Amino acid sequence: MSRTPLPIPRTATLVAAAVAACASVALLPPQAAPAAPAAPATSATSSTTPASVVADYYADAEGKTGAALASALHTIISDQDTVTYDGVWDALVDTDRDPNNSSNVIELYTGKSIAASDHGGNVGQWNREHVWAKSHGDFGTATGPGTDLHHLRPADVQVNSIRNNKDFDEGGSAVDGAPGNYTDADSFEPRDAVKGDVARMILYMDVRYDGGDGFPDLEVNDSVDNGTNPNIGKISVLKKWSDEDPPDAFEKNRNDVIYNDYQHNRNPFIDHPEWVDSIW
Ligand SMILES: [Ca+2]
Ligand SMILES: [Ca+2]
Ligand SMILES: [Ca+2]
Repeated sequence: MSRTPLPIPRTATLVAAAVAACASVALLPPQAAPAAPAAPATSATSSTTPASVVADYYADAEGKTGAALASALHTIISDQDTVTYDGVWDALVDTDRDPNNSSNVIELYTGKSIAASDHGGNVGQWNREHVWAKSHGDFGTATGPGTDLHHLRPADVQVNSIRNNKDFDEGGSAVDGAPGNYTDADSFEPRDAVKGDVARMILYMDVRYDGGDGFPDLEVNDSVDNGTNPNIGKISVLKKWSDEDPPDAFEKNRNDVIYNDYQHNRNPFIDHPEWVDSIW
């Protein structure tokens, strides 16, 4: 009874160290994880949708390239349900939920985890960012491109306002309150962890909206002065970003949530990043 239990302090130390290690890993937002090597280009697996289901979804695009591929994808992804602009609030809580805190969402540009309930128009809140700026084609917030979850993300109110309706390009000054983001008079550069996400959202919009449904034909180009034309640039930079930042678990999960629970269509460039170079 008087013997000192020597192993215990050491064990306790190891346990404490292990707990601390786990805790520090758990606190890292998914975007901060070291970039994994790019998966094989043919991989179409995702966290909740079986690969065979994804393969079936794209059956009519199989073997196609270039304009034929874009056309086939347009037909496939245009078969969808829609949400209202008011419904977007709740949908974004599902699509962009913080995997480490189910009460929170992750903001696109800041990468910050914020209470899902803290949304609105005030400083410090999150609101609904149209990554394809809605003034580019002036489609507003009517049900359609203005409510398409594939390009809508939670964003800090002030950072959303700084991004405004700028095209995407590299360069500029650091954005206040959003480390890693840069902007100048005519363009916005998101942080590295979401560069590919932004590119794939824009390219989805280009293929999905081709002038039907009473909405304009959205098209990417290589300019940064598109104004209210239904265009967004720069495609050369977006292609580079898609290569540099391949789809991660968070981006694949939101594609699945939109497919399974909301619109029942998918972003082809998350499932098949190699199709970016085939079409553009
Ligand atoms: Ca610029
Ligand atoms: Ca990413
Ligand atoms: Ca188009």
